[in-house]
Amino acid sequence: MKRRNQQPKTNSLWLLIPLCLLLASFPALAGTFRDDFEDGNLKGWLIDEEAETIEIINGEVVITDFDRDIVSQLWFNNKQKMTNFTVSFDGKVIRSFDSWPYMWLYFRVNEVNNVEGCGAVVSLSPNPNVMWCHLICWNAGGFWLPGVHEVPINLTLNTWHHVTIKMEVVNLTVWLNDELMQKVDWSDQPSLPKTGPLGLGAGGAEVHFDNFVIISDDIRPVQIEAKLATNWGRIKR
Ligand SMILES: [Ca+2]
Ligand SMILES: [Ca+2]
Repeated sequence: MKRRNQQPKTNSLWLLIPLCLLLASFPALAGTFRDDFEDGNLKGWLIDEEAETIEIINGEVVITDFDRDIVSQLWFNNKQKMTNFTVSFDGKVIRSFDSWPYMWLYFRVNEVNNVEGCGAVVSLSPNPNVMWCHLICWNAGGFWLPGVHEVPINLTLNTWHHVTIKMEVVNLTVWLNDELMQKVDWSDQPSLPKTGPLGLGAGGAEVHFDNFVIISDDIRPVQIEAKLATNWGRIKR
């Protein structure tokens, strides 16, 4: 009598488990909004009421901010709240009006009322060539900076730099010209807002921005259509 094959049958359910894990890891619901500003309009953006000069020139956003005490801010999509996201853009500081000129991405902004709030910031300055990742909290008494992380960078005036910023729950990652610059864990920062609007800004400088891309679960499909006709330019270097 032939010996029976004792090999157990493969249960096909076991094959489904890694497949489900794989699918769950894809941000299937994440939408993407891109703007290369070649259409000359700021549809999908909101110029902050305290901004100095923000305009589109030759397919680039130009923010000119003489007094960095109040940064000139361009808010994404009418200050829509964004929780987790990956943002990338090209930015260059053309000229400075201050000893510390910078471009920045301001996000998770939580204005509790007219005088109180907190928000997270990545600011990049060609002078003193430093990148700051910090929280700004403020009230009637002024502002303070908890959760500060700082890394030296090489940011050159009048040169395009490609910036990528990822925010996932309490973890921030920043790349400059596709090189990993900083990983920040703000799990020890109770003042970090869970969500809030984000925007591009300039302080004490003329800063140009281009090729903005944001990927987030908070982007709805209707927003993707806003600039479907846009013809994407190459990433600047
Ligand atoms: Ca452009
Ligand atoms: Ca200003």
